[in-house]
Amino acid sequence: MTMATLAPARAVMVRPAFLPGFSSRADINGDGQVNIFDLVSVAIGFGVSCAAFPCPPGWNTQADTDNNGVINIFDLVAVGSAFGSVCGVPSPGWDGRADIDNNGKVNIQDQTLLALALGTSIGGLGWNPEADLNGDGTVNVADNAIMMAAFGSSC
Ligand SMILES: [Ca+2]
Ligand SMILES: [Ca+2]
Ligand SMILES: [Ca+2]
Repeated sequence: MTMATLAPARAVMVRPAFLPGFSSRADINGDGQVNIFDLVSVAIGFGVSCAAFPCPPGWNTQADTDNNGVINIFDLVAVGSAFGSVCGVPSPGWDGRADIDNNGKVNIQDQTLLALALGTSIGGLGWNPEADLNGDGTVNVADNAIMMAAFGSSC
C-alpha cells in the first residue's frame, strides 16, 4: 500500500485568516492596518542590520519582514505592496505581533511558540523572529507581556 492510497485527496475548506491584500508581516506595529506608521518603522530602521543581540539603534525585528537580518528595500516593498490593507475587524486587545502563526487569532498556539523561543536571541539556537514581539532582537518577558495583553483577541 502506498501513501497515496492511505491519504486520498479531499477537499479542504480553508478560511483565509485575513482579508485579501493584508499581510501581517507588513503590519509591523500589529494594529491591524498597513499604513504610514508601518512605513515609518521601516524608514527608521532602513539600512540597519543585526546579527546578534544587542542590536544597533533603529533595529526592529518586526520591520525585517523577510527575516534576512537587514532592514532594506525588500521590507519597504513588502509594506508598500500591502499599503492601505486591513486584517479584518480587530477585537479589543488585538495586537498582530502576538499572532505568531498568522492565523488571525492570539491563542495557546502562539503562546507555545513564544515559550519555545523564550530566552533566545537573534542568530542563536531556537531563535524565532516571529516570537520577538517588540522587535528588540531577543525573546524575553517583555514579549511575553505583549502576548498576555493580546491573548484571546482576534482579527
Ligand atoms: Ca500597522
Ligand atoms: Ca495565532
Ligand atoms: Ca523582544
